Amino acid sequence: MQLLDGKLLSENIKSELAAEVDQMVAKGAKRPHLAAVLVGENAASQVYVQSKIRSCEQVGFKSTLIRQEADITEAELLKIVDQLNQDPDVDGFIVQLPLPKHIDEERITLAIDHRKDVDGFHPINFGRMAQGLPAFLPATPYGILEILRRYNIETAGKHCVVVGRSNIVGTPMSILLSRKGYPGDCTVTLTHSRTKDLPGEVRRADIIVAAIGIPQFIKGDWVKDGAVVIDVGINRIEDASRKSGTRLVGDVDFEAVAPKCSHITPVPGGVGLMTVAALMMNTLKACKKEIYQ
Ligand code: BQF
Repeated sequence: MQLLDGKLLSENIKSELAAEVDQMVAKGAKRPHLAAVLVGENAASQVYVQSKIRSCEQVGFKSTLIRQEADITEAELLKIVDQLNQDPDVDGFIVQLPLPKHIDEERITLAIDHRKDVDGFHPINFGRMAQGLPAFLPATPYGILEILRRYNIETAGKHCVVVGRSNIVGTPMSILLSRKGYPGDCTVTLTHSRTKDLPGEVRRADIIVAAIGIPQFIKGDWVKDGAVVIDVGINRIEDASRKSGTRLVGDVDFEAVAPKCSHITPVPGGVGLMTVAALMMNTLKACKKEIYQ
């Protein structure tokens, strides 16, 4: 079993980006600029945003953090989105999810200029991705494609089973892996909570993408010998043996699954770090106008 090392790959990607930014700036170009809007005090969201800002520093991007109280109105948040849309210095921006319940995430996502939508959540980017046109890819699927590419994992003709059908991970992943070319050309099964024989479907997989959001959901006897396992889950569970009293686990029962597979991503240190690296890749593309114009 080989670990798919998200820490190593994300550090490689960030050094490549840093070298490119240095070159651009030396030639007189503007530094890429990512802005992030963080609403409320959600502890996980604060950690995620901080790691994105830290990554910007590592690659030489300018970053701006806009913090707002949890009781901000939807109209006020839409105004901030519009200001970022209009700001010529901002190449791309994200509105950190989840948002408080009184704010409609879909309405906020729709308000983001698709040319600055470095999270790739706007329906224009989703539609372009689905049609194989240049688009901002959602960061987690983009990060997973980079794992497959950088470890030279064969995908053509493979049977990929995606577990979970979210708009952000499962659904776009199923589209990207069934597209023509590399990494792609898979035969994809998209499974979810209503799938009849989930263990039976997962057992047929050469490549498993677990994105259901249930800790240690994929069991050892669901995994075919030699399968490639991509674990998207970030779940905090109780662990009395840790001083924090908790630890992070994925959607895969790592102890039971790892001995059976050819490759597996760890949690932490796997897909999560690649998600942040992919956001940096999208921000550079936004600055260079690689997708639009
Ligand atoms: C790791 C996210 C659910 C909902 C909103 C590294 C991250 C996470 C884990 C990270 C995530 C998950 C992010 C690890 C960003 C991934 O080593 O395991 C990095 O920062 N992520 C987010 O911004 O919003 C989320 C998950």
